[in-house]
Amino acid sequence: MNEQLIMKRIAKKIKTLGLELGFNHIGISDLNLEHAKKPYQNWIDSNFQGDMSYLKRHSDLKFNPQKLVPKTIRIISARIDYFPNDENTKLALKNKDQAYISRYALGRDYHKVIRAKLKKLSIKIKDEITNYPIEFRVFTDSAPVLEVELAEKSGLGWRGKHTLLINKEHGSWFFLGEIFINLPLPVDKKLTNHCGTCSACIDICPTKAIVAPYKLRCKKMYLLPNNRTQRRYSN
Ligand code: B12
Repeated sequence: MNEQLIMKRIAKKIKTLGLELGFNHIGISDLNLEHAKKPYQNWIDSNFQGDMSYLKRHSDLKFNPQKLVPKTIRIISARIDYFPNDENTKLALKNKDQAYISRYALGRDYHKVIRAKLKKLSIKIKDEITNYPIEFRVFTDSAPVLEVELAEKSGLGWRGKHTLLINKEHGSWFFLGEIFINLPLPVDKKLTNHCGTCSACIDICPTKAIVAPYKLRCKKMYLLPNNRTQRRYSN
């Protein structure tokens, strides 16, 4: 069997193992992030990062994943949904006497959950392919990694106007995590953007932080005694 065919089979196996471990979608991309450099820099130049000065750092590592993890050839992106699509949640949102807790903050800390699952998946991949010196590192929201860009490249969804990754079936209520790996796996296809003229996320944003499609301006918010918010611009 030639290498291409072997890698195709391994990719299929990785996706099956990922779903078995509780991920909702697994995709694979190469490392080219050249297209994202300019919009990212424009965002920083506009000072839209607010107090998150860490976003200005390590751009060399962000745009060159091989500098972050040498020998990386592919990035496996994983999606895990956090929207509890059950009746209790919907009822709670309608009940004015109950407090709202952001859906993403319910449950165990997603950093721990996803990292543990990604490590399990990586070990399973290693066990599966014994004749290849596999090296990997896992990340979720913990390093200079352009997670949304990579997941978009790997076919997990498209970039919504609210800047998150979104897909037809599950919206954008999910977390992302990655495995940097030294296997020459076949890459997945990017999806087409289906936002069209829709501006629902921009219209509903309570802080009006989405100042233009794909542009989020971060700033501090203060809650006033009458529950109104007051913005403090950082620039
Ligand atoms: C910093 C950060 C935040 C900041 C800033 C958010 C932001 N959008 O940048 C704050 C604290 C506000 C935040 C909030 C949230 N976050 Co957050 N956050 C991050 C983090 C750590 C870095 C994101 C980043 O680099 N931002 C900087 C900007 C410049 O990068 P960018 O959005 O990729 O910029 C691109 C686009 O703007 C685009 N672009 C710019 N201009 C234009 C113009 C056009 C025409 C086009 C097409 C594109 C385009 O190009 C840029 C370059 O790639 C990532 C984890 C990671 N390492 O990636 C999680 C991450 C993005 N966050 C996540 C989540 C879940 C959230 C929240 C939903 C949590 C919550 N419930 O409150 C909210 C959503 C708010 C929102 N609408 O973004 C998830 C998103 C998953 C998904 N579905 O996409 C991530 C990936 C974490 C994870 N591992 O799951 N977050």
